[in-house]
Amino acid sequence: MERTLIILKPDAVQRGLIGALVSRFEQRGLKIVGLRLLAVSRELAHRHYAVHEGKPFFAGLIDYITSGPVVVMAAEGPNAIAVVRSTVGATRPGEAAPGTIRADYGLTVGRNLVHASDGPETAAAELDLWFGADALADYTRDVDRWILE
Ligand code: IDP
Ligand code: MG
Repeated sequence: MERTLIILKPDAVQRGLIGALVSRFEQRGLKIVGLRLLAVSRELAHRHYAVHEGKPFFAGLIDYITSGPVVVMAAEGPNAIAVVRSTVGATRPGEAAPGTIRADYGLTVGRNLVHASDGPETAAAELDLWFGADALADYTRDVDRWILE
């Protein structure tokens, strides 16, 4: 089992896509173990995107992620990190595979709707950054015997 962080970025919230996008992950069978809507401070944005500091798009990226509230979600499942990345699609929506969120809802890299952790270390760090150590919910779902073999 893995846990990973998903952020529905400000464009997703403004466009009224919270429900549709949460549904994508629920329908895939992932278990939501954390969910919050919050305004993002520039300090939190800098910490989250520290790896991109110095890149030409960094200032625009900080403006984008702080431009309105976001929905942050922790999702759990087998290979959840890779499963979520594949559901989200390629960074540039124009290159994303049809059926992925970024292809189905997006056109440009600067408005690509969703963030998803890209590996075990970043997932752990990002879950800690956005939710803290103890805030995620441990629970069982009866339906899991119909989703997980
Ligand atoms: P990812 O979100 O698919 O992991 P990263 O390369 O980690 O992609 O980039 C983080 C975010 O920075 C992207 O989701 C996108 O919002 C933004 N970004 C990446 N490259 C560009 C660019 O060339 N122009 C504008 N924004 C970019
Ligand atoms: Mg990334």
